[in-house]
Amino acid sequence: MNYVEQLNRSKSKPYLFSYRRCPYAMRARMALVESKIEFDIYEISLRSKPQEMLSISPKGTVPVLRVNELVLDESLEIMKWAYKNSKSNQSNFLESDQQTAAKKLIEINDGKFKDFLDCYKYFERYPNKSKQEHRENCYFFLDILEKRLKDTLFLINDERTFADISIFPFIRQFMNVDKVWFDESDYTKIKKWLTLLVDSDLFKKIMVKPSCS
Ligand SMILES: N[C@@H](CCC(=O)N[C@@H](CS)C(=O)NCC(=O)O)C(=O)O
Repeated sequence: MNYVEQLNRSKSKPYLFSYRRCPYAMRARMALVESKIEFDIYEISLRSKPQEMLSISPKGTVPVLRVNELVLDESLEIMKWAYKNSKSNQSNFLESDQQTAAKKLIEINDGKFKDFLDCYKYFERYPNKSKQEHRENCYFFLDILEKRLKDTLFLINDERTFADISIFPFIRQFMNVDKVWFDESDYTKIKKWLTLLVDSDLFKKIMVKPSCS
């Protein structure tokens, strides 16, 4: 992973338009780094998106990965591409029922949970409910995760899989809305799981600040 200026970049290397704090971009960067894929990275400003990105992906969201003529502008597609083209000898094999469980969790995360999380994060913009009520709406998913983590270190088994990588950046956001509340909560398994992921070398690597910002 290498931060480069627009003009400086190598044309042949995969190139990721990214935003450091975006949870979707985090999961994409983690999958690429975990797969030992070399790529250049362009840290964008969400307020002033580069024309080079908009011209290949007009919807204007990050992450966007360009590999020669191929453009992937959905984080899960980028992850899939990274694991398919992995240069790591680490096995990502999951049984089909585990695959199904992982996909279901990600679907809930990216759908209903993400909507409730946004209301909790920006509770001042949604005064129809109190901050606590917005937080309570999120519990349904935390309860699912806490239950899954009852007997395993990670969501699918004792190894970190794409399910953990896809979901934890959003749970980290949930934690950061009210860290004191979270630390005192009964979500003990989730707290342990989150610590493992946040303290991992992989996460530290993808959160390095670009030198130009
Ligand atoms: N479904 C997309 C969602 C990506 C997304 O919404 N990214 C946010 C940043 S976290 C974004 O780029 N928003 C556009 C904006 O804020 O202008 C994906 O999985 O890649």
